[in-house]
Amino acid sequence: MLGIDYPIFQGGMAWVSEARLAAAVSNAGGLGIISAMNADADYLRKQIDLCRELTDKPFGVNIMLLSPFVEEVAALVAEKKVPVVTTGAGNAGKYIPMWKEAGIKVIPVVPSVALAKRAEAAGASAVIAEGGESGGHVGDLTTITLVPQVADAVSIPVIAAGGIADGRGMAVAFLLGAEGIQCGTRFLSAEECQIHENYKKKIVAASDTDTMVTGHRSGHPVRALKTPFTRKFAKMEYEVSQEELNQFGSGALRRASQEGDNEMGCFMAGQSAGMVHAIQPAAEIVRDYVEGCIRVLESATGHIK
Ligand code: TUI
Repeated sequence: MLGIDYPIFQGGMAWVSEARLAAAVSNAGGLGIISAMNADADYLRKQIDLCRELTDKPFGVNIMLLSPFVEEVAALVAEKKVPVVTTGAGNAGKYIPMWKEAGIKVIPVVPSVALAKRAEAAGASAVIAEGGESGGHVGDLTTITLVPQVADAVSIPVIAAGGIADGRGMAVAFLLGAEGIQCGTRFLSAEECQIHENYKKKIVAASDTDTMVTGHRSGHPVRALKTPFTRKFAKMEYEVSQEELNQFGSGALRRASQEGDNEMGCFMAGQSAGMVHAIQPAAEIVRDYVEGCIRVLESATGHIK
């Protein structure tokens, strides 16, 4: 469907997924994805052009539907006819006809069966079922419960996301009914990923219990590494007004990814951070998923003989 060698998407992460990472993943045979994040169409136009300079393989753009520039970036991806658009944090329905008209494969991220069905009815080509193990804006369900329920509910392909950081997780995704995977946290440690080195070091050093979710009260729960910022945010969210909290949180992701601010940065990451052990080229990461997946699938029947 997408013209890629391996069904491995690199998640479109705000302040992380820019053209050089996306191109490296696409050149390695996966699907690199540029994040449109909260930026305007000028920023995204340059990113798409740069990605096209660096690869002739298919790539995607992720549109975060809460972005203040959503209308202009939605129009731009249609104008640029990017091969794939993924969406997050909202209902992509109103944009899908325009994108399909431009020949774009539209693949919304969904955290529930109801939203997966709605995406299919609106004309999506596939859905990414993302469990709450993931980093960033999270839903309630786990990947292991969400993926089979979405696979049963829709007839378009399902891509599994959330907690998949190596070939074992990839194999599980297939066994649960998915046809591909999307990974964010593991690609934070890619050499081509342009984030501050402190961010990469924190991911490589993280253990299983080093992430937490804040933002439940506002209705936008976000998973990130535990830092002085996230602990303070967690305390403040039940003590101050939403406005004061927004002010406190504003810029925290940029402070993490650009400045490497260990105190006041919001280092979004999934629970799989504890499974990321090295900074590697993106192509090595893609190869590790593929080889690990084949290895475990070949040995899996041993447990039930
Ligand atoms: O979108 C993500 N992950 C993200 S977005 C983001 S930026 C952000 N920062 C602070 C607050 C909110 C966003 C950081 N990480 N993942 C995909 C995802 N989409 N997870 C959950 C959803 C989702 C939620 C609601 C998809 C659709 C949806 O529909 C609600 C509706 O009302 O239609």
